Amino acid sequence: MDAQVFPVPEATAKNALVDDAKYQAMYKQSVEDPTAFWGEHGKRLDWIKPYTQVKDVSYDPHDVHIKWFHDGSLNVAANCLDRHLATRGDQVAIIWEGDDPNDDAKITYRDLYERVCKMANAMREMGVKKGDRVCIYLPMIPEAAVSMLACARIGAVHSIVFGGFSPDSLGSRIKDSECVMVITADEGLRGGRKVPLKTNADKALEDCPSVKNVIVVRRTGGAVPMVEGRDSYYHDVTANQPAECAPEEMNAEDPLFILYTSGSTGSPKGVLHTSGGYLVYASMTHEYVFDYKDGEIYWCTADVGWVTGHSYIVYGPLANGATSLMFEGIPNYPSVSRFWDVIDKHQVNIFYTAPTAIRSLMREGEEPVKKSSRKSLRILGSVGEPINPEAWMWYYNVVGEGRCPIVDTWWQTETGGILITPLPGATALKPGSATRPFFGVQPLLVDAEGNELSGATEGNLCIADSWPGQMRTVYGDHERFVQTYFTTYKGYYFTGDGCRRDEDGYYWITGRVDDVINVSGHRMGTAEIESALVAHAKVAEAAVVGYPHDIKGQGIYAYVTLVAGEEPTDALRKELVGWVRTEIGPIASPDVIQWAPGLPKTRSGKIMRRILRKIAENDFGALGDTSTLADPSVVDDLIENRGA
Ligand code: 6R9
Repeated sequence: MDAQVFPVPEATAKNALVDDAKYQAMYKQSVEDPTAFWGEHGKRLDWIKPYTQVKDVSYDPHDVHIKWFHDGSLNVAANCLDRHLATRGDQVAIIWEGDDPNDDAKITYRDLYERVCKMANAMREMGVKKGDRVCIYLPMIPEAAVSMLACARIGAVHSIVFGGFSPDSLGSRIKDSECVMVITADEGLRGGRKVPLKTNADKALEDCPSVKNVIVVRRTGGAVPMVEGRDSYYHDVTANQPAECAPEEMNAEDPLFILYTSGSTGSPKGVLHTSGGYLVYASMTHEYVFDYKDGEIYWCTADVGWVTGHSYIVYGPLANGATSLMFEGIPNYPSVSRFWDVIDKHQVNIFYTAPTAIRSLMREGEEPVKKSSRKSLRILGSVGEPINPEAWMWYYNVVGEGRCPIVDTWWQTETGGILITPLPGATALKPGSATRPFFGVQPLLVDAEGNELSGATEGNLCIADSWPGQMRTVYGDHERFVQTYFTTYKGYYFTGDGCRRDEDGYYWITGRVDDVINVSGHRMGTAEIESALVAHAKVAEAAVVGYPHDIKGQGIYAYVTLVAGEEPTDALRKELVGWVRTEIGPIASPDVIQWAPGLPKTRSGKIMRRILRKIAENDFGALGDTSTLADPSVVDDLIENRGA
């Protein structure tokens, strides 16, 4: 398995922030003396009260705690805005590109500062205080960034829920963190289609007593009902506010945001990130991984509803005084050239997207790409799932014309920022490999018993010690945090990913080793989809697994056992797909539903997912040991009636 290697061109190394020698030296210091290293790099932020303590961390399951810069104080919004005003007040902070190509806007740092202050004042006037939780359910419009930063300014903790989630999913997230306010829009606009955000929010709020106020941004102007005394329009509440707002002094370890993410069991977890360490890490990785230079136009295509949007559209870039492009639309509207057209229109230098987007555009051939110039491009990035070498080569050769390094960045909602990645001026590239650890990150591979494996090998990916961007707890459930990440392999943070390390020490992420699937770069817990299915009156039992999908990476394959007497019809199949869409959201729609008269179970009643995965993958030769099955004949039936 000798992968092709793309060495760093000499000119790239020379002009980059770090070359390989510098990477080696900095990496060595970062792991040998993390306190000195991060003590130095923490100074990239403006602190109200400078820290004297750098790191206080324990991964001991009896006492898991993670603190960075914990006697320092700062304000995250002031770091993203105020400190840039003197030097770059008139520089564009956010380029907004609407769903419709004729719709765009440029917002300078001063302009953004004023909008954030006005919104922060409006929120304070409505009684939102430091520590209160605020739910943001918005499309990709500048008000999303304004709302995040307004929360940060007054010390409120934002919890963004992706606009594609259903009222039920929104409601359970609002309830879990007892949000006092929801910020939403009348409707979203994606690919020319309207998304009924306010209507969804209203449904969710039928059962959320903690919410006192709803602020509604007018995006489409569509008529939406407003609840007297609870709902008000963004433009009304911000109109007469002063354009100054004193930032709240926050301890480095005060919460900045909660972001719900799926795990292998139970309902989504509220991943909690705090202020100081998170911003140090987001800004430092943004600068080094993308080799960001002052004045460059940087575009990350993620949605702010995911962690990538938090760290690499808003917090990292703005802390660095960058120009960050925010895109409301989708890659294939109005045509499959949209990405490349936007790159030319705004002269984008750094472009960061997901493998699923690359694969879907690759299918359209080279012509839609070649119509554009893309001369402005300098760096390409990938995130969200493993990028297959074919897609990597197409991205590199067709999109980047062989002159732009690709940074394949591996990280997670939990990690706050990028952990394993090439650095453009330092790292020779291998298509499909996330390559080497960022500063301060110590990956290790362990076997099922937790023994560390050495050399070229494959195992479960753990991280040996903390980095400043690491999540601090699961909101409201520290025990779940400890159980999920620190008990499987004692003394390490367990990522849930499998990984191979090659003879050059390069890391190749192989995918999740738990019951989490990755559909178009979106994390889904199979347990969540199963519980949505069994909530349907006609479903007795369901088991969900992932299977390889050309475009999405993984597709959702559901085995469904109906309640006795129910007929397995195509109409019911459609009904169940629609049901999951309304229960969770369109991103959780099953691709395949197979009727299963029985599910393969052990004698103790545990569903053997390993077998279901093999059947979904069409890999019947390798079913493995089926001798522990209570009734082996169910497997034959499932194979015989395998879905499309
Ligand atoms: C940032 C983000 C995290 C999971 C992660 C892994 C997969 C992300 C990857 C990648 C291979 C990459 N993943 N980036 N796998 N190569 N470059 O995506 O966070 O939504 O929490 O997902 O995504 O499996 O564990 P999140």
